Amino acid sequence: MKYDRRLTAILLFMTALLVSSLIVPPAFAQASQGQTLSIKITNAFPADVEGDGLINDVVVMGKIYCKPHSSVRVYFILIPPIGKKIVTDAYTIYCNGFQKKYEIHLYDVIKFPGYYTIMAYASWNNENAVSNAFVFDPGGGPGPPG
Ligand SMILES: [Ca+2]
Repeated sequence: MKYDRRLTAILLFMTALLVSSLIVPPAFAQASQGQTLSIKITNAFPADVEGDGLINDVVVMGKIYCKPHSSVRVYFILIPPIGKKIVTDAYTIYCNGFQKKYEIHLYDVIKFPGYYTIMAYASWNNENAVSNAFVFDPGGGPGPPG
């Protein structure tokens, strides 16, 4: 099936890794007891990233709280309203400060109306972190996720 081939050809890459701050926010200071790694998703929305005329890609934005000069391994899981969950490849984000913004593009992953859930997983030096589950609806589709 055409979609299956496209699914296996999912590409993702990072863009616009933004400058991290050396200032530790209070929320991180509270959450960091014994843990130096956490990750969150601040936004996820459909887009036509590669310009093929189909709004079937997803832009994911978020932030990693990390130890300065650490290389954090990150992957994402996207749960569509219908069908199998999509697990992205893992890749490395370098933290030069205590936090790092990221932006990820998932190509050709929106195929059905309804609610999509995306989560991020991070690991570094035997520490693991799971983000919030971010839910979005690409088309104003009907009803709750099923
Ligand atoms: Ca597209």
